[in-house]
Amino acid sequence: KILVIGACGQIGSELTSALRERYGNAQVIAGDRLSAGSHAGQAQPYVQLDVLDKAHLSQIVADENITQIYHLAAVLSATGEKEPQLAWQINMQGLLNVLDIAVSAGLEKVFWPSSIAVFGPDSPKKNCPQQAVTEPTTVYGISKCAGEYWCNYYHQKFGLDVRSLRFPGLISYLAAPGGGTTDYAVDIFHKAVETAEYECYLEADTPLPMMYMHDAIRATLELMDANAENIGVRTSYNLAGLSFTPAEIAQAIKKHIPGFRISYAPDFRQQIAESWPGSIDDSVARKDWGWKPKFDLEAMVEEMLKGMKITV
Ligand code: VAH
Repeated sequence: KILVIGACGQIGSELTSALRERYGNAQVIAGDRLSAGSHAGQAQPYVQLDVLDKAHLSQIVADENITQIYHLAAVLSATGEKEPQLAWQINMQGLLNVLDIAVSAGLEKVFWPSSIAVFGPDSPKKNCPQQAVTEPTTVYGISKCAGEYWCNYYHQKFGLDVRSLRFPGLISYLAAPGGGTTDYAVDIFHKAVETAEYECYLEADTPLPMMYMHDAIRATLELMDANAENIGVRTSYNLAGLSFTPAEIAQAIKKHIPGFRISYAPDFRQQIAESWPGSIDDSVARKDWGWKPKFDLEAMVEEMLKGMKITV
């Protein structure tokens, strides 16, 4: 059976649905810190859990005969700068608890998301390669960078089949993002539909690596399906979908909502965004396990607006 930790989050909620579609509801246990019944859209089986409560997590794995864990619970970049200690605790100790339990319970596989946030101001800005300077300047990025080395360590030392992807900013109309710097790319759609105007907290010409959630979920399932011997990267794979600036996505939305207006009022997240590459080279993922994104800017905008019931 599969346990999804962070099943109520932006990735977790859609990943849980995709896994249930493939393996059946009963085979996929959704886990999150919210109390059972209070979480939107998370059908049973559901278990309330805290990634810092290792004993309880271990008990769930034993009681539910878990053989795989998708560990998505984390504090993201913007919130992490407001709560650095919490972010470090949840992101780091949470991962270490999962890795330890996976080894002692002899789990088949573990998935853990890293992020392009592992890169920093000195990383290449364009088509940042798999092997590049990773000097993150956010607590979130530091925790993801350290987490990658821990995953690699558990694979080398204990043979744990833990696999990881450096997700770009993820865009979906189903699940709200929580506390990320890239969340503007989701908020802009809701504001465009609701009020036809949006005040963006990033500068107009700030490029960021992004991906439509459908591609991110497919990448996760394809990575987890790949033969272990094809997985040459045990820290975390660069993964690219598309890159755009706030001005570019606003222009693409205006094609469908002509009256849409964007304004700019950069806040502390501008500095975080500027520390990250504008685009990512994912040629190693393409070579090792055949990755290929499907959604470009136009296709993503159309899917998002259709999903929000706007005729495109
Ligand atoms: C964030 N959405 O903004 C996350 C992501 C690449 C960014 O890790 O923090």
